[in-house]
Amino acid sequence: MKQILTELDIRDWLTPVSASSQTLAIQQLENGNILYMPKLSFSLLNEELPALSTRISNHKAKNISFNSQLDQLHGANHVDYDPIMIKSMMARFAKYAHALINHVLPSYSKALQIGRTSYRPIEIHGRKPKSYRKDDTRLHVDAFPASPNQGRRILRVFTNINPDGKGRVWRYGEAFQHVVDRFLPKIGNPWPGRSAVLKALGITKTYCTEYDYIMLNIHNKMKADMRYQRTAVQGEIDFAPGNTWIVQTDHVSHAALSGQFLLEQTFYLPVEAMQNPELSPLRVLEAAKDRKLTI
Ligand SMILES: O=C(O)CCC(=O)C(=O)O
Ligand SMILES: [Fe+2]
Repeated sequence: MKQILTELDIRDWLTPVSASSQTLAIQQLENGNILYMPKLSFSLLNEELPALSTRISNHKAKNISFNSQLDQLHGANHVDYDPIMIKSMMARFAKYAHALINHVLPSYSKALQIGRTSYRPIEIHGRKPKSYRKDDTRLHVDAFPASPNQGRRILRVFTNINPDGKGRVWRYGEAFQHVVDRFLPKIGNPWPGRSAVLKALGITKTYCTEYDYIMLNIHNKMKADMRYQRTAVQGEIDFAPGNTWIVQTDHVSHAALSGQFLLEQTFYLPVEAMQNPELSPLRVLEAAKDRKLTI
């Protein structure tokens, strides 16, 4: 199996990156690699250290999520924790992650859209998800039922901030083209009007396009197929505390097996802003179907 990590020697969130690293980074990322920065850590401030506890979660959601643009926090224990402290920690991470993308992938900057910041204080191993579709310990590519992407790429920055030396253990699977070859033939067409009905019922926030329908079906079918989970070509990575990594999670097949205390920032990118749009899930699916998809 090919080497999936592309290591970048970046030690600081705010320092510009050499042109040669930028050239390597965009090419490797768009080809399905994970940009791996083993020495890029995120240190909590003294007043933020209480955040390193499971009690910070309200235990209803698996993650604490923060919309830095609307200043909205969800999933936190507001009774025992000061939301201002949690927000300021997460806003700082959001700012650093954005600066990192601007430095590493400068040609994305203008088109980049900022998504949610998430903080994951709960141990993954042994957690009981409500349904297999929410079980991120199974290999999948990202697609979210309530938030259609309409073709845009999902670009995520992750940092393990575990204070006890515990790694974030991921599994990664086969290349997106193989995932498509295997699962696309099993996916039928959406019924006419489905997109408008889901939107009207409030099930999706925006229109779930044909692209979203296919991506969500691929995500669900991958997770549902236990034989595939066992037998697909896969490898394991242990991201140590103090590691940061950047992934396009809509085409890198991944699963998180264990780990606790992770920060993550999501960005969205229109396909046209890529250096090589042909490598996007949208164009790969269109090539497989031999026609345009509605996005
Ligand atoms: O929490 C993690 O380590 C990764 C989970 C996952 O599948 C994701 O964030 O897309
Ligand atoms: Fe995922």
